[in-house]
Amino acid sequence: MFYNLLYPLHTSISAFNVFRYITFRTIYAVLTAFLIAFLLGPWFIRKLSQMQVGQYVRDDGPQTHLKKAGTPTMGGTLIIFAVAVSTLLWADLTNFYVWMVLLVLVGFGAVGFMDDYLKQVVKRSKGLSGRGKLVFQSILALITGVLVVSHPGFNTQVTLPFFKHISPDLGWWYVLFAVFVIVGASNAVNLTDGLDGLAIGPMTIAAATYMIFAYVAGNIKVADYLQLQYVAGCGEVTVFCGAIIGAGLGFLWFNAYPAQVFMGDVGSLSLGGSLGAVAVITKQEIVLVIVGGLFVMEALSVIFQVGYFKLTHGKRIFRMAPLHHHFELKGWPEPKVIVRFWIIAIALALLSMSTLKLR
Ligand code: 57M
Repeated sequence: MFYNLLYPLHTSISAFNVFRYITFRTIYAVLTAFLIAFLLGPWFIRKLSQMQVGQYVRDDGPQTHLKKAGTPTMGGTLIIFAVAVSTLLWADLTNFYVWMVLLVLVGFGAVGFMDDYLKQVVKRSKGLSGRGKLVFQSILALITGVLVVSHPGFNTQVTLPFFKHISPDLGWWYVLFAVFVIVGASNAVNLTDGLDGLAIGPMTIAAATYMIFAYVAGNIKVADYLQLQYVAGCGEVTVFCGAIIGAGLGFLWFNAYPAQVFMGDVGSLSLGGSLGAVAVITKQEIVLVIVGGLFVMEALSVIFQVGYFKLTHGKRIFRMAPLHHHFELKGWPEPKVIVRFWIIAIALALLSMSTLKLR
């Protein structure tokens, strides 16, 4: 909004020229989102407690989790609010991709909100059915995929990390590919969200990585120099990624061990979906497997565990899936699992960034 309202005035007030720069606006998007989440956090947590939106904890999980029962959840609502307000203030509101990522953020947030609301407020313990969630997520991702692919200038080639000469063109199949990336990312982040700060830490790291990818892909000179696909207009998504970093850090303040609040499905589904949408828009789709490698590891641990469990009628590969429970049951204290998983996420983010050069 500032870009649209104030930048045009730079001809009379030259200081307003600064609003032209994506880098400047991104820094302020980080700070604005951080302050919103940080300052509203205590009030928001109190409201959630008053409304008795407290977490129900399953008794078949690690015993250390039983003491977490009643922790306020649905903190993701505050994350979405902070990201949306900050993006609306600092991004160019005539930019198509900005509206696409906001659509995914709010749309997937609404699906998660419904699930949490049924569980926490209506006290329907299972919330939305798994299939119900998947249908809503797929419809939203399909709409996003169709709109993005129809946007003039967006090409349907897939970028492969490390191989600059191989970029298969999927044509309209790209829409289904985009649905897979967005819905997959959303659910993988949701599965990871099972220890204090375990999802929001790596999410913030992934947003920082895509902040760089978005800037690079949206800048014709830098994209050309690095021989990356240039996506006209996707530079504005840098501001959105910055807002996720800020809101993520603000939320982590309260979600750090021992957590005063959980994000709920409203947070995990919307953040994961947004990350997938950013990967699609910046044309760094496959590299998401590395950037979000931790989320992928967690999701694969569930797939293998459930598959093996069914095939062998009750045998397990891990002590418990998702993977973080396995290490908890091996006796690692919760903060150790969390910080070690963050370390892995940082290493993977660095590895993914090396693909900008190693091509
Ligand atoms: C949600 N939700 C947390 C919180 C958070 C197929 C199956 C593997 C699915 C999986 C599942 O349901 N995963 C998705 C995981 C829950 O957190 C809430 O959910 C939101 C995210 N959607 O924001 O509102 C619990 O996680 C803990 N937590 C924290 N700190 C946080 O910041 O400590 C969350 C956020 C909270 C809290 O304890 O209550 C969850 O884990 O339920 N299912 C599972 O994860 C279950 N795994 C399982 O059944 N594994 C089986 C195989 C054969 C499928 C096995 O390995 O034997 C486990 N989950 C739990 N107990 N809680 C097992 C038992």
